[in-house]
Amino acid sequence: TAEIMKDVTLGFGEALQHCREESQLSEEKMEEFFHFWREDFKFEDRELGCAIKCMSSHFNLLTDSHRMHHENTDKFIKSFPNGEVLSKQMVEMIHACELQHDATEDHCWRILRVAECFKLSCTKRGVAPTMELLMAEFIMEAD
Ligand code: BOM
Repeated sequence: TAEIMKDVTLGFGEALQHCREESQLSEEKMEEFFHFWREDFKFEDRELGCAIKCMSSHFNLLTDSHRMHHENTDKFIKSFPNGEVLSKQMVEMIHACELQHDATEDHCWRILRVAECFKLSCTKRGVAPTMELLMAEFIMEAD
């Protein structure tokens, strides 16, 4: 499952370049999206929430109210090898996190909190990808 999450992260992360400008996220704050899974990663910058919002809409994963679009997110995850193993669980985890932070009105801040909560849920359930796995593939892709 860590392998699946690695593929989904790298796929999702491809939208980062596209979103850097509109989210005002500087390269110094996040050079590559997979750093999201680092143990010491800080969820402090509103711009990161804006970047995740932009990246999600790039793949059509948000509704008009800037919540997760369940069907599209399920399809997106299933588009990766063995994605069907994790898609239901991921959609449920993200949705539970959304409910937990529903009172946060600012979309960028709420999405940042949802992302932080999602990462924690993944870690607790042992489905988070390791940095070794992410780095190895990222370097291979760059060649
Ligand atoms: O309420 C808005 C929902 C958007 C939150 C998305 C959280 C995901 C954080 C980023 C982690 C990415 C790894 C894979 C993404 C699959 C959707």
